[in-house]
Parts: sequence; structure tokens; C-alpha cells
Amino acid sequence: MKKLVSFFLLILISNSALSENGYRLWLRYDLIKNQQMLTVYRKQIKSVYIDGYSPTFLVAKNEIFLGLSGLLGTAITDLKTDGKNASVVCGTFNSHAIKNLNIKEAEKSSLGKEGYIIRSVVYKNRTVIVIAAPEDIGVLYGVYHFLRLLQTNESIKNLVVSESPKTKLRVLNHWDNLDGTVERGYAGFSLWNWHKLPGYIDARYIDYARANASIGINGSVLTNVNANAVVLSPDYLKKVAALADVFRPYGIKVYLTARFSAPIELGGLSTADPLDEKVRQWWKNKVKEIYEHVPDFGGFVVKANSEGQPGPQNYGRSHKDGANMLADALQPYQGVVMWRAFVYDDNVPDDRAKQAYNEFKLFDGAFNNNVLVQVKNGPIDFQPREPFHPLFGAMPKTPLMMEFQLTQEYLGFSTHLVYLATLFKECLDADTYAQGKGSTVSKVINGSLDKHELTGMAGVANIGSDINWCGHPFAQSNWYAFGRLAWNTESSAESIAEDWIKMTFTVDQTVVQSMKSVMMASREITVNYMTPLGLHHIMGWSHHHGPAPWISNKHRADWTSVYYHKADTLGIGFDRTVTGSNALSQYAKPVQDFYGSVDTCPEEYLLWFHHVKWDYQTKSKRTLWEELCHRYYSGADSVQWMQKKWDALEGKIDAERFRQVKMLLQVQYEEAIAWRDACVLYFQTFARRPIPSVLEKPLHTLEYYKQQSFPYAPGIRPQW
Ligand code: BDP
Repeated sequence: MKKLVSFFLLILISNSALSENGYRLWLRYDLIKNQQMLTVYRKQIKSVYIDGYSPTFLVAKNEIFLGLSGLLGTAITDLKTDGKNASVVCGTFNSHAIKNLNIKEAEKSSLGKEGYIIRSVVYKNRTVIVIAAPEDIGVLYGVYHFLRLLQTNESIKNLVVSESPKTKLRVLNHWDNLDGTVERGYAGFSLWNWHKLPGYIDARYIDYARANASIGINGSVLTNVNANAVVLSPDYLKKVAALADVFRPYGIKVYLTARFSAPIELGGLSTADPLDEKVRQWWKNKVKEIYEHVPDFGGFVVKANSEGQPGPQNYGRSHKDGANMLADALQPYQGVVMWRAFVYDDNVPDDRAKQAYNEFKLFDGAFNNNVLVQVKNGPIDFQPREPFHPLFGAMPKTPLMMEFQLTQEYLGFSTHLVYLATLFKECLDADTYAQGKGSTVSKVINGSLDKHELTGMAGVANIGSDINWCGHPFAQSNWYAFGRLAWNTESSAESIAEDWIKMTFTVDQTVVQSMKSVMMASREITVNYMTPLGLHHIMGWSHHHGPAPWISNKHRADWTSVYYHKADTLGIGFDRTVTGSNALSQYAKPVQDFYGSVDTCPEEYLLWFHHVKWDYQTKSKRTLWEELCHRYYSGADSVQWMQKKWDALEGKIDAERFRQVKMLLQVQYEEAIAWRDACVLYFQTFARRPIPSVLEKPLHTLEYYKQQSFPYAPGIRPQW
């Protein structure tokens, strides 16, 4: 009996060790299955020498041994003291081992602080793989890159890799509240256990840091942009310091969100006026105190005078006054301010899309040099599709930081499979024409267009306490892709997807190609069943789940759906041309001309910029009404296509994640049908035309869809 019990225990243990619950993300390091590659790798990699002892070197060492022993399934010798016979040598350019290898000066220059090289060099008739960098962190990044080559079964013969990041600050923005909830979070609760910190360090903090470092993320904003001043109190700063200590070896700095009214709430002052001497001094003291706890503190992210948050305008001051006050306090310590341009106040404008530009453009060049203005990718709010934000290209004297949203607030939460890198790329590749053709958003962000040293990209995190971190197995790809794109804004969505699949699932080419085709199409499919042809912000009220194009009569017009789609008996769409809000005037002339005419405006943006008649003939020769119906139907049908592709993978990937994604795709399909039916039936009340007869009848009535309610939809702001 005893024997039997231990036998079952063994099975249990070995099963759980093999369990593909998604926890390991893209750092799985399982034995390489391709025997040919495995033999080549094993032959070439027998020992490693790490020339360095700093905390960063220690984690690099742990990672390379963890990775190599898992991937190669053999013991790798750790040459502790002497690198002469090592097959892989890691170190900074100043280290003894690397100096011996005579790396050319030219190869070292222009790598910057975080860059690295990976080279196959011949040393005493032997090929040695060198991972070298100007600084320790570059070596860690190089180690992750090297492991990626093996994970993706790339050749490691004649390696000539030179890498350095295209943006300087590559940060995750956690919208995590101190009570453990996550605003717009769909993957459980916050990772940060504030109650148990600083004494208790959850092992997850380390795995979080590893995952980030592996894709070059070097900053973590721990708290929600709708900020709570308590995080700046002495007790919480100790907790923040404990996290910073965990992240430091991985090259990750912590940042906090600064509640503008903190001098009143924490400091007992009667004002938070940024020009008041006492307020300024309060922030200086607070910043000094923070740096005593966290010597490499990154700085502040600020949401001010937006959606009810306090800010300088409460005192008749400007964004510039507010940002520069904090920048002055941070300057002595090289801290930065990321001042958000996502602003809209209580005075509902004629077009919310114009507000950020109107409030910020005039301050171009007026911010201190440690201020970045953080701009969402589009002018409204992380919609399935938006044109690029008009501030990109409009503030050449100010470093503009990109803000993407990884958490799928408007894209099906963590239920829908939506690979967002195509959305990110669409924005990065868009041409602002700020300095003529080729002035892409990517060049604005990476500083090359306007010669900025300080550059950055932020991603609103989709990470929570769920075992697989992101809720949906494929949502991990958005975290991954964000890091890779922040590192190199020019990388392609496709190549990133390919790496991610290979590292996360399998290198089997048929699976890779199939999954990749689903991922690459997924965002467009979602746009089609949610907001085709440039429609936007027609989701459920406040929680943003499901369709609700009928939302009207709320206390502010721009929190309704009818404000955005403007459907009437004549047509549909928001006229943002000269005959309407003229939001187009905020773009460079060629962009205005292109989007300004219905003839040249791509149909993807048609109803974003134009109010178009129901009988307008689209490129497909269908009327606008018919085209709208077709897009909604084809979107929902395409989810079935994704399901078929997925079903064909059964047995080719692990059963656990296969089943999870299968179930999620079915929910996605049902929700896509709801989107399709609800929107088509609702817009039909204006168009007064039949749904084309080739399309099947909606499943339910419009009334049915209107009555759906989701009182406990996740991620909602408690105070709303
Ligand atoms: C919106 C979210 C809201 C955020 C806001 C922001 O609905 O929860 O606070 O963005 O970015 O998309 O500040």
C-alpha cells in the first residue's frame, strides 16, 4: 500500500512538473526536441565562464545555467576561475576574459549603456561564443538573447549580433491599486502584496523581473495612474524599496504615480499649487526621502486634470507648471517625470479627440529636460483601431513617450485572443509627415526624428495574480511583444510572434505557421466584429465589456456611444473634417489631405473622420450599410476560422493550454456574435434597410441585447 501511495505521489509530482499552466511564460527552457540541433548545440556548448560578480552577473549566471541545462539536458561546466577553455564567455569589455579575446574597438562603440554583442570568435584554434557588453546589464540582456537563439533553434555558428535598445525607458505601467485590485485588470489581483511587504518577498517578483529583463523592459511603474498618495508615505516607501531591491539586478527601476494633491493629503498643506514655495519644498523633501529608500528611483508618472484627478489647473496653473515642479525636485537625482497627455476635463469639448493637442502643443519646448510627455497611441482611448495621436510629430522640442495598452480593456478583456503587436506597429509605422515623408511615429518615439536622447515607451500591463500571469495564454504575447518593440520599434510583429510561439509553445513549423496566421489576423478580426470601418467607443458603459452602441444620456456626452458614432437616418460616423470638428487640422497637411477626403481615406478610418451616407458606395461596391453588415458578419465568422485552426493543433501542443484556448475561443465566438447582432440591429434602426439576405438572421432581438447587464464585469474603477 505504502508503495502504491508513493507511486501515485510520484506521478502527481512529475505531472505537476510538466504542467503547462503558463507560469513559465516564454522562459520554459525545455529540452530541445530537434535532435540535429541538439547535437550541434551540445557539441559547441560544454562550459561557461562568467567574468563578473555583481548581482546582475549572478542573475545572468543563474539564468544561463538554468537555460542551458534545461535546453541541452546535460550538465554544463561552470568554469569558476578561468575562462581559457570555456565555450561561452560572458563579461564586460573591461573584464579580463573579454580583453583577451581582442574584440575590435569599432564593435564596442555605439552600443550605449544597455547594448551587447554576441560573437563567435576563434581563440587559440577554438571557437568561443562571446557575450560581452559595456555594462553588466548588457551582459544579462545578451544572455537572454543567446538563450532565445537556442529556444528558437537558430544556428549559433558564426554569431555576429550587435544590439542596443532604440528607446531608453521601456516601462510597464501597472494600474494596480493599493487594495490589491487592478484597474482594467483581467488577470486576477495585483502582483504586489503590499500588506506583506517589505518583509515577505514573493518568488513571483523575481520571475516577473526575469521575464521583463528577458525582453529588455527596464522600468516598472508600480501604481495606478489614478493615484493614491499613501504610496508616498514612509511605511509604503519601505515596501517600494523592497521591490526595487528585487528588481535592481535585472536592470529594472521602479517608478511611482504621484498624486498631485499629495502635499495636502499627506503633508497637511492647504494647497498643491505648483508655484507655491511650500508645495515645491514639500515635493523636494518627499523626493529626497524616496531616494533615501530607493537610490535609483526612476521618477514619477502623473495623470493630472483628467477624469477628475487633481492637477495644476485646479490652481489656475498649467501642465507645464505641474510637470516642471516635479522635474525640479527629481533633477538632482536624474529622475524623470512622465506627464500624461491623456486629458479631458469637465468641460466636454466639441471633440474629445482634440483636447490633448489643444492643451499640450503650446508647451512644446517649455518642459524641463527631464520631462517626457506620455501620449496614448490614439487620440481617444485605446480603441481597437484609432489613427495615430496628432501630438506625434507636433511637439518636436519635447520627448514624447508612447503609451500602449496591453491589458485588453476595449478588446475583449482576457477572454479574446487578440495579438496586439499589429496594432502597435500600425501606429509606430504611421507617417506623421512632421518633417516630410518618412517621419514615422516610430522615429518620433525613438528620438531619431528630433534628436532626443530621452525616449521611452510605456505599456499598460496585463499582468496579475493568475497562474499564467495574463489570464489568456495568448495575452502573454502582448507583454512579450511590447518589450521587444520598445527595444526595437522597427521590429516586425510577425517575427516577434514567431519567436514568442517557439519559446512559449513549440518550434514545430506547422504549428508555428498556423498559430502565427491566427495571431496576425486576430486584431483585424476583432476590429471587424467590434468597431469596423473606423467606429469607436461603442462598448458597454463604464466596464467596457460587450457592445452598447445605444448608450446615451449620461452626465457627459463624451461618455456615451452616440457621441462617437453619430448614426442618424442619413448616415453614420464622426465628421472630423473642416465641415465637422476639424480635428484633422491637428495633423500635418499631407495627413489632413489623405484622411480628409472620403476618396483617399482608408476604409479602416472612414467613420472616424467622416459622417458617411448609408448608400455611399464602398470599395467592395456594396453600400456603406451593406459593408458594415458584411464586416460585422465576417468578423464573427473569422472567429470560427480561428477555432478551426486551433482545433487542428490538438495533440501537437500540450493538452492543458490547448483546452484553455479552445474554451476561450468558444466564448470569444459567442461574444463576437453578440457584438455583431447588437450592432447590426441597432444601426439598422437608423439605416432602415434590410440586413443583406446572404447573411444569416441575428440570434436575438435588439431588446434582448440591450437588456444584457454585467454588474460584476472585472477591472472596473471602484469609484465610478
Ligand atoms: C481609460 C480607462 C481608465 C483609465 C484611463 C487613463 O478606462 O480606467 O484611468 O483610461 O488612461 O481607458 O487614465
